[in-house]
Amino acid sequence: FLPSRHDLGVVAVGFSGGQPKAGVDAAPMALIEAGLIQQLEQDLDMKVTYDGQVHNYTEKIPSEDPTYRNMKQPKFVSAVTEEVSDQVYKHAKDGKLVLTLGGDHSIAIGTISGTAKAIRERLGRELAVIWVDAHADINTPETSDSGNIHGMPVAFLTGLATEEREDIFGWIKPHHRISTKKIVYIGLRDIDRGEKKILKDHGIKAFSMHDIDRHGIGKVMDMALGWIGSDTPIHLSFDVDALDPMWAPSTGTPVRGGLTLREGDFIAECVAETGSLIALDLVEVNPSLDEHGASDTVRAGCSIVRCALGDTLL
Ligand code: EXY
Ligand code: MN
Ligand code: MN
Ligand code: MN
Repeated sequence: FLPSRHDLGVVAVGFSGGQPKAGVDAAPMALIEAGLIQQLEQDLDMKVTYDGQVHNYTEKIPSEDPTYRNMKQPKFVSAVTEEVSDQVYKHAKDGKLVLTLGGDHSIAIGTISGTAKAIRERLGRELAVIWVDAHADINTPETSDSGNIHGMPVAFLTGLATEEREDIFGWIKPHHRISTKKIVYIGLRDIDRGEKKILKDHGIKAFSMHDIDRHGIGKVMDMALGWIGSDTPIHLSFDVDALDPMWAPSTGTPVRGGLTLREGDFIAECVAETGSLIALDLVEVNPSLDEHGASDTVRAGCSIVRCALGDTLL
């Protein structure tokens, strides 16, 4: 079922509308200018399909976009993620591995719905998601304190949040969704009260920083991959704020006490080793925050992508 390991589709999503801080939209360009695509072509011998542009989706800006059910900029985020879903779907349906460079984490509504649909059509299979993050991003519009949609993507992707209005995520249909049983979190350390209840009520598998301290990252990865089961297509959604701010300070919602640089790379390497990776997101790099740390953050992001695509495997 696997995409050819060397055939990669890249989508550059310069989008910041799922949260209030400007600059996260500049991440794809920063990652590309740091040489990421060249590294994938030259060092990893990949055939890269990339339209050469960072999409900013300005044509999708609605004339008015009032808060709806507590969601900020709901129409804009909905329209952009619907478009991203289609972009990712097209690559995945072609049998390509898909790399999406964000952008804030709301874009995962697009990326994961796109791969879920493609994998169902192409293989009749359900997708597993590994969500690496300091946060669970599983607030419903009702449980969210902030109203920022980058804190809600998993709720929409699992159907825990739904909305009839076609222009506000009503475009998300059953074939776009994933099961709460097929998602595994790694790196959690800042979870809202309502999110804790959701995780508990639905028996969602999560490895917090506490679990990593207790068992070590090696054992945690064995358990995480064991939960998913071998031979299941994997979408890895990697929020750079999973890393400790020591290594990745330039991000919108940093939380201390996170993964080391090596633990982050190790997670990506373990996913690469499965041979089951079908899509990868790298999100929440914001080069305009903590500018002195921006080059470190970008380097960390590039490293995670290379590791997930198999660079450091022997
Ligand atoms: N849980 C908080 C909220 O819902 O606003 C913080 C979410 C941060 C989300 C970052 C991207 O991972
Ligand atoms: Mn996130
Ligand atoms: Mn996060
Ligand atoms: Mn919090």
